[in-house]
Amino acid sequence: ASQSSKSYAQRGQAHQHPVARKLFEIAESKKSNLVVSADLEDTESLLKCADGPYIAVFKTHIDVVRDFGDATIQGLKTLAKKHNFMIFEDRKLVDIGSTVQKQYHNGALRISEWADIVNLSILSGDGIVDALTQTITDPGFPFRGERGFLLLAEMTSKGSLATGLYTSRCVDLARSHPGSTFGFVATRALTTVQPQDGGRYEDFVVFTTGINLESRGDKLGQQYQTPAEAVGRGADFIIAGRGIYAAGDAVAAAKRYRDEGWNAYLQRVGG
Ligand code: 6AU
Repeated sequence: ASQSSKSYAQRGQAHQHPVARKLFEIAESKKSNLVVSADLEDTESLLKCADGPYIAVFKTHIDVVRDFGDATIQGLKTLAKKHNFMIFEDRKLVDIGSTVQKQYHNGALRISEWADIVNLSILSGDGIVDALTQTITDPGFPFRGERGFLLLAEMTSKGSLATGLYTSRCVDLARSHPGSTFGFVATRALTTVQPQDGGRYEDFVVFTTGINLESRGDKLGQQYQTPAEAVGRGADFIIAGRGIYAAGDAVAAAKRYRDEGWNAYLQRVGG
């Protein structure tokens, strides 16, 4: 079966990664494949943006939050429980293995403590994925089984160098790290859902960013597509930022993106 024809429920049941299973469950139960990208710069605005019913995943850039601290972490965790969404820190870790381990676990931002999902760039080679896989599969890691990675396989900005060999290397590395890596940030499906031994499937979840219903881009090189365009190209989860949080009525905008993304998904799976 190709990625496009299976339902989230089917994919969730068959998935070997616990974070992907939970993600698909949330998507089905909330009828939402919407990731809100909250590039907001203070805790109050961030938490206000997360306090709504339409979000499957809440994506943060926690290093832009000027008053980041315990209240930010506790607030996000409480809202994630209240509304049943997952938290994705868009940290784009990129350094050598030893450094990213410190950036991800403990450190100033304590990402491992509160983010279910974090993304990595493989510019530095295989070591980053090996190192962080070691961190989250270590028997002493307190959130074992609750954390997963996305590889930043393509980018939406003009002139992106995340193409060709870089992108196909991401697919290789995801394949060799199924215990930690369950998908990609990419502009399209990079693989198809493949049956494997033991009734499992190889199934990489695609998060597509650069989603906007009103605009085709910004003045700094961002390029947009609509939810329907993205889902048609294989996006499983659509990431929208300014299209939602900068709208006059952010809750109404979230609902609109949720509805468009979900309808496009239903169309894709023939439901
Ligand atoms: O909808 P926007 O343009 O307001 O926000 C897009 C969000 C920003 C970017 O940091 C992020 O998506 N992003 C990413 C991610 C998610 O990794 C990759 C990419 O290629 N383009 C992109 O915009 O928070």
